[in-house]
Amino acid sequence: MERKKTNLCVSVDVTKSAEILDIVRQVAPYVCMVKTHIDIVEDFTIDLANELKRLADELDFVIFEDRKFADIGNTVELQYSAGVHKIASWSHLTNAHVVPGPGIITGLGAVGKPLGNALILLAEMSSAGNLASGEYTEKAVQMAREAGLDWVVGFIAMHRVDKADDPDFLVITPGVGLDVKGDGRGQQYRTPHEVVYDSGCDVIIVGRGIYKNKDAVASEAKRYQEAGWKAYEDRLQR
Ligand code: 5IU
Repeated sequence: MERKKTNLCVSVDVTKSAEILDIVRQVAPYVCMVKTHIDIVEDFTIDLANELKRLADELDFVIFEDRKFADIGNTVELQYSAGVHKIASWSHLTNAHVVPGPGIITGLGAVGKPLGNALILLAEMSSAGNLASGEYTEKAVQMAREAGLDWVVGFIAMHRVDKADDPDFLVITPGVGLDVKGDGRGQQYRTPHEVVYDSGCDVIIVGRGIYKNKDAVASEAKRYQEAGWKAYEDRLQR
């Protein structure tokens, strides 16, 4: 983030490999992270994952597969390492719901820790009416503390959910848009300033706001990178 002066993660929610790679190449200079939903890709082969990994090395970003694991430890271990997608082999970062309890963290860790990957927990969500709040959020933070920073590095959350004396967790935040407030399907958008400056989050996740206008992908990525980084620098000055 410091090296590239960016706290922007672009969410590449399109369904064709070529389109994913095209967007990634365009946004790469402006991002610290690229987020995927690999199970929406219609023409997936492991070549896509290998090319993403190569681009991540060359263009200096982290790959975050937004898998939202949610099963018992033994099952998520298999879902993470095996199947068609072999997520653990190419995705530096993935995430998990805490509904199943700490076994999900241990199960994923058995695969991801030896590979040098990292996990974040869903402490909150951006969608209207979601159930991740209050005691649930607090328990997610407690599970991260108990897991240790060598595996669980932070949260998906809408505000700074950790405490000042916690390890240096990352707060990664979806539901970010500069032009619209919602999508008619429950998504709720806030601006980079609201997310990073007002709510103290670290990384902004932007999807449709960047890739929807095919002719303006790079310029929109630059616009969000500038807004996100400015909000961060302003917060440091406060
Ligand atoms: N995403 C959310 N909200 C959440 C979580 C994940 O929007 O609480 I956890 C994902 C869904 C989508 C991306 O892949 O982040 C946001 O995309 P848009 O910026 O297009 O809404």
